[in-house]
Amino acid sequence: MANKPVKPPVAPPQSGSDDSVVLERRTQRVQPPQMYQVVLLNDDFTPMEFVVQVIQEFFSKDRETATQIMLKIHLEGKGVCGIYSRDVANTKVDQVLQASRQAGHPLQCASEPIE
Ligand code: TYC
Repeated sequence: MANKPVKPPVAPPQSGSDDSVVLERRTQRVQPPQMYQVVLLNDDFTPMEFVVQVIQEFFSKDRETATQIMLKIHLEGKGVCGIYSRDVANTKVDQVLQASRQAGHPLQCASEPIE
């Protein structure tokens, strides 16, 4: 969604020595919310197929994209699965960790602020 300028109320009139009036109007812009990338970390034990399924299920990727992300993690140690607002990112982390522990795998997942 685009950032709409918010106009603050106009300052009360200031009387100068010549009775002139100064009206001040400054445009305020709200900052976009901090976003978070959810990353998976490599380990030596979690099966590749499980990681692909996790990326498909919790990050809504198709099988080919999920496989590419998994291989990147496997080769480079870490990979970004998605970018979200803070609460959604934390929920993704919780969901991945719960599913992994339930399946008996040590897969690690974390949320990191970006920019
Ligand atoms: N390295 C794991 C293996 O060889 C696969 C793996 C990939 C594990 C990505 C975790 O986030 C991960 N079975």
